[in-house]
Amino acid sequence: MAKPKLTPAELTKRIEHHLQFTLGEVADKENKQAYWRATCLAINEAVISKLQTTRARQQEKQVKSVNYLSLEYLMGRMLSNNLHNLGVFEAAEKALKNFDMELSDLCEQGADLALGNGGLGRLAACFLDSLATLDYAATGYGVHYQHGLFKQSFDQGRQIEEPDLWREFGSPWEVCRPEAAQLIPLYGHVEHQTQADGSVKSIWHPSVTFKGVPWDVPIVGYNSDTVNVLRLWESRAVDAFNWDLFNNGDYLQAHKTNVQAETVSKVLYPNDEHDAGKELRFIQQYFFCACSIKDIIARHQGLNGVDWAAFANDTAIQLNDTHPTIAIVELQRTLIDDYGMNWNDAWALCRKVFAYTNHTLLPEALEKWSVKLFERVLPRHLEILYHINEEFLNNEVNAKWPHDFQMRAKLSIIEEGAERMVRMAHLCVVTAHKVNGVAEIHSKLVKSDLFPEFDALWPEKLTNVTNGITPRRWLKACNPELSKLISKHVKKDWAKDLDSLKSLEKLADDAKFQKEFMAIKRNNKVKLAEEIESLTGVKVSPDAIFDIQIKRLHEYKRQHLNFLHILALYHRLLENPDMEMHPRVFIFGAKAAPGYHLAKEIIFAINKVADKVNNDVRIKDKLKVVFLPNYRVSLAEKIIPAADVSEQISTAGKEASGTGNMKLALNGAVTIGTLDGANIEIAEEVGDDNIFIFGNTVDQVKAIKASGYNPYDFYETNKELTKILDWLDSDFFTPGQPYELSAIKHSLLDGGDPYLVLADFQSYSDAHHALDVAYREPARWAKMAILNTALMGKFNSDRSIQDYVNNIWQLTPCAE
Ligand code: NBG
Repeated sequence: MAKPKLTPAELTKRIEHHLQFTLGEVADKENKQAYWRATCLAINEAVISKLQTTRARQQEKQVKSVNYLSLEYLMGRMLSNNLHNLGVFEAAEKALKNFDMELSDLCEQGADLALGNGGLGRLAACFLDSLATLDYAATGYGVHYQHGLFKQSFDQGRQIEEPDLWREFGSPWEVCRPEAAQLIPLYGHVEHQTQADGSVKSIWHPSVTFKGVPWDVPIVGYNSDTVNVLRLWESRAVDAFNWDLFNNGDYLQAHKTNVQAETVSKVLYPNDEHDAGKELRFIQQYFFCACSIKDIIARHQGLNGVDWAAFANDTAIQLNDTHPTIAIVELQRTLIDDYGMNWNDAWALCRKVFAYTNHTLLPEALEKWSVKLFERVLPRHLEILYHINEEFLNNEVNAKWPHDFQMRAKLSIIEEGAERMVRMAHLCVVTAHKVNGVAEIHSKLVKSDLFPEFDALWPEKLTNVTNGITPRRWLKACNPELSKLISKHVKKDWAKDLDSLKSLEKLADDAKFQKEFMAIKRNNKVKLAEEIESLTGVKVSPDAIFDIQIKRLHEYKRQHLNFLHILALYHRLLENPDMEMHPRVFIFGAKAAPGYHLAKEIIFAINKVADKVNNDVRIKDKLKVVFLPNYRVSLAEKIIPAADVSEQISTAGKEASGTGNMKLALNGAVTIGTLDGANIEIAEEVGDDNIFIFGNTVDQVKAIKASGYNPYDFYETNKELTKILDWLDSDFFTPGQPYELSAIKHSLLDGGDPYLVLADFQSYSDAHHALDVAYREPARWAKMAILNTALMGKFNSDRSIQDYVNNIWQLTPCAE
């Protein structure tokens, strides 16, 4: 059990010490950065010492550990979370009062660690929190990007991107470990040497070598004995610079290799669910995988080398999507080329340790790399890959479907075509002992639609682990008032045992509890209203319904469906300003990939309509629309506690799971959503009365597509749709500039409406009407909100991790 020794007095002393001696500051109240930094440093001592005891214990007990390989970690800010997890949040609050400082103010000082794009990266962060909380030995491996996800602002409604400078002045949460640096070779050629016994040995002669330097971010478990590590690799040149060139006066040239090397970990690719096929991205993937594999092996290095039998038993490697797939080939190559293991033993080991999580069915996100690129950058790996494929096709595929060449072509890791490509997902499925999807429906579709032949070949391999979120960050830390109310009624440590919130169910009809619960919601809305005004200048009433859609911008997530409905409401209000409707504020937060044209047009259109609607006195403040700039974890923490309505409106079959849906519901928002991803499981938990489901189901979507979907049918027959889509061609929202918003209409009509926005419009609009009616019955709404909070226990990421442990990793906890 954690024994926090950090009393307010002790913390005060440490903060003072760091202010004076580490930062060399005189106590200056204006310098909040310095106080923030000193507070981080003050608790870091406890964190690091716990990290050391954790490591010693894990080594001594020799427990199996999981290595989570992910190109993305969306950690957000760390201070408040670390304080909560250490159990010293209140002590720190008191300590800072001694300096006349508010802890909540200081928590705002830190930069977000935005080393990810969206759900996939945030899931990795929640999983690290749960692994440490449950006392499992785990290491996260990733890239130490100099720049995380870009900063977003709007210029006349259009998205502007600027680099993210999260560690411009260093970050107190990371420790550099130069002693654990790794050398990573690339490019070059392979020499084939015939051996005395007639066999042929491949020797790789790389032409470039980069250095990987690890930065460790400690991951503090909540009320547990464990501090694990997130190890992020930074790329550097092997030599600082070329002295000869420098002496000859060619200063720029002398730095060339540095620039090349440093480029590798320079920036996170800002694409969510889209594979751009860029060489640098491929190198990023290889770089961090190769560093991590070397590091994992190094941790098993004993006096007599590596005990490979123990390695195979004690190591699990989880591939977070296909981004780290090259780790498979790298391990196989290392075992054979560097440790002299024979092919079959090496391959058996790989199959034992690797498992793969699929996070998407979208074809544009399923990674493929050209064989040519592979050959140029990693020639030895391509050879190995061919061999893996050959054995798979000749043995396993041929045994099940003898001489079936169509099947071979379909399952092959190599896709034949004008340009030959390596299918990374196939390599994952062929190797991994388990492959999981991230929600029931998604895992079902992975089996039936994405990999049916693999499922036939290995019926036990494909499985499901429904995603989850950490209740520490997403309730305890971000919604302190609600947390206090819960703690008054739930005696268990609910932040560890989220199922215990179920006991609130009996209070859902209790008038007093409803009043308290909704008063907290209103307070949170007041705070968000202030934030909205400071970010956008728009005043919104906390008495309106706060209707929230926060997630990456993507056509499949259908922000434009929400947008069309807003246009419809606006149109209805203009025709009848006295229309019965509770005032509503639609709040968006979303970044669009810089190269995703239509996504950016959608942002622009929402901003333009917001301008018009927010300033139209005719509609009597019944409708407001705001698009909050620079959506990120720390902004989500402010929006989510204030949400009344959670928009989860993807086309059925497209959103693998979603995790924002879980966070919002946990904080008492009621979902309006399609039967997609984890929405289905949320609906099962809260019951049909406490969620607004609309739209075509997965099967209906398939049927509509199969029968030839024509969006014009909806445009022409639904008169409201005709009006609002034609509105976009006018200059009503963009005076003097007609057609400025036409891109959306164009994509929905001539573009074929690939995500069935028009087909789902009426049902969405009807669901919104039902929602409005429900909100106007306060007791009914309060009950729904409370039940959403009470019934989210399943979506604790601790449960997800326990599922991984039971079905895939087979770990045992390693507590004191
Ligand atoms: C995303 C899915 C989400 C899911 C997260 C986490 C990718 C490739 N996939 O629905 O779109 O919640 O992964 O599993 O980013």
